[in-house]
Amino acid sequence: MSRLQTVRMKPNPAGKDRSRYGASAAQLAAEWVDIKNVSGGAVDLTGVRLCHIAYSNAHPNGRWEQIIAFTGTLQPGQVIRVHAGSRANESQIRYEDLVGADFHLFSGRDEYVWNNDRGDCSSLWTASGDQPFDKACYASPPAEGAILTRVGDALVEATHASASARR
Ligand SMILES: [Ca+2]
Repeated sequence: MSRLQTVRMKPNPAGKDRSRYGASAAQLAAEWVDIKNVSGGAVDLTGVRLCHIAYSNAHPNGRWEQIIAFTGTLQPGQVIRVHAGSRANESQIRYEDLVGADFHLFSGRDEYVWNNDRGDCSSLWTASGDQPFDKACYASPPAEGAILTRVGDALVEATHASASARR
């Protein structure tokens, strides 16, 4: 098990996620993923990269695209939340998008990150790795406004999490 894991995600915030244009800072910040240090020791984040699957005309089958690269150290149990969009004042971010994380980082691009019309995977890579050391995926379409939680290697709605965990 990786010491650093994707544990939670809100890939399809309620409201304006359909348009890639004209979203407010609060709307963009409402799309996020949580990365947690699930180990008992500090984790050096130097060189660790967060990626998702991007589809384009040039890459119709999808390819890994970097969202952000981390620096610094994450203490045991601490959570980094990576929001879509440029850095916003915390006053611009809704309460439910602030709680539950120790640090708030931003993709730096004024567009949504996580796919709605296709599934997607949050993956974590070392600087030199050619495979992710952690990967968690969801199916399309993610329910609007739902916060997905990690069960095995999947990100699922909380109402489904207990059923999946029993399998
Ligand atoms: Ca989305």
